[in-house]
Amino acid sequence: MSASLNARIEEARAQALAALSSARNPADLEKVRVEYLGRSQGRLRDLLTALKDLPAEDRRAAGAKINALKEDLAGALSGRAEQLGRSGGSSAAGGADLTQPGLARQVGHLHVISQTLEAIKDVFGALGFSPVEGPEVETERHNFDALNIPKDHPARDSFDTFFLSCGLLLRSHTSPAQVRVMESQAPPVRVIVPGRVYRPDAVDATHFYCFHQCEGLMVDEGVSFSDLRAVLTMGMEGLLGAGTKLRFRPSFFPFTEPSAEVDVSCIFCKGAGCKVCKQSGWVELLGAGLVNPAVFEAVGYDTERYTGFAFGIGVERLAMFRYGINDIRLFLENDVRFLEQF
Ligand code: FA5
Repeated sequence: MSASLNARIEEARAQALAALSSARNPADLEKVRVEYLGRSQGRLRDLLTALKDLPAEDRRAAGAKINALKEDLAGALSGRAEQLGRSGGSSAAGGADLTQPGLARQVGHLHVISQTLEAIKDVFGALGFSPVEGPEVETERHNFDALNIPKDHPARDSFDTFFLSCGLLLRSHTSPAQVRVMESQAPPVRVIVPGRVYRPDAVDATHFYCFHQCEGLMVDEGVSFSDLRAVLTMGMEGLLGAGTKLRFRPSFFPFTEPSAEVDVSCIFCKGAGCKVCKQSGWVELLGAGLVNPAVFEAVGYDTERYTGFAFGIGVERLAMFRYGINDIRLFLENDVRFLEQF
């Protein structure tokens, strides 16, 4: 074999392998492929063309050598491509290719109900109400009796719940926590109790069997209905925006007297009437009232000295109203397309 053709073959091998090892991306690899293995102008094609100038007896061995080089380079090319694919391609030895777009990291955030609970805590916290927790598994005394809902009284139906075999039950409202707080401390009291509650309610667009409430309780000397009105008005303005109006409709809860259902003016139509408020201009969000002296008696508070108010906000209903959500079931479906909007 001609010494010079042999040298050219070895030189091509060394240069191609060096070019491959410094290739950093698919474009670099393609350049090497075209330069060495390209059909029309590749260096291996030139070597093959040069075969014709060799004496006939040398051609066979030289041709085999060029073909071996071609196979070696093809193997080295795909090996390097695989290597670059694994490392994601890089612009500097071992480093990241800073010219490539970054990979977005999926970051979670608080569920819209947790965000609403946080907002409630912030707003009422600013009004001097400290958050406390009550147990979700309760006694009949705390959920009913001490709240002036005696056995067999029809009011039990509104707060019916899931009873456990051990005589305990799942609390059907956050009001039992009022009793626990008053049992454990003397007045003055100013607390809110956010938490989960349970009821055997049929599920529809506005009802679920497991939902959240936030109780509020203030007890001191001289607490009146106007304090309740002022606190709720400031609270709802904080949660729904300045100018939000409240409407108190007489109602009945065994643990408050007088009692009221509290409606807020619709934040979408400003009271003019729309789909969200069912054309009424108002949306019912909570129950409230002055603490019934019967509850004070059950916890041992002096009914001559102290008065107080309590309220219970439906947190899902508040969130639905705040964000214009029309179905409570969406909160629990865990569909990220819904959740990532908030
Ligand atoms: C109560 O649960 C009383 N404990 C509230 C209260 C506290 C009154 C303190 C007076 C003093 P009510 O059953 O109305 O009241 O429920 C309060 C709120 O919870 C309702 O206004 C509504 O927003 C929400 N709610 C009630 N049932 C459901 C349900 N099945 N699914 C979702 N939200 C509900």
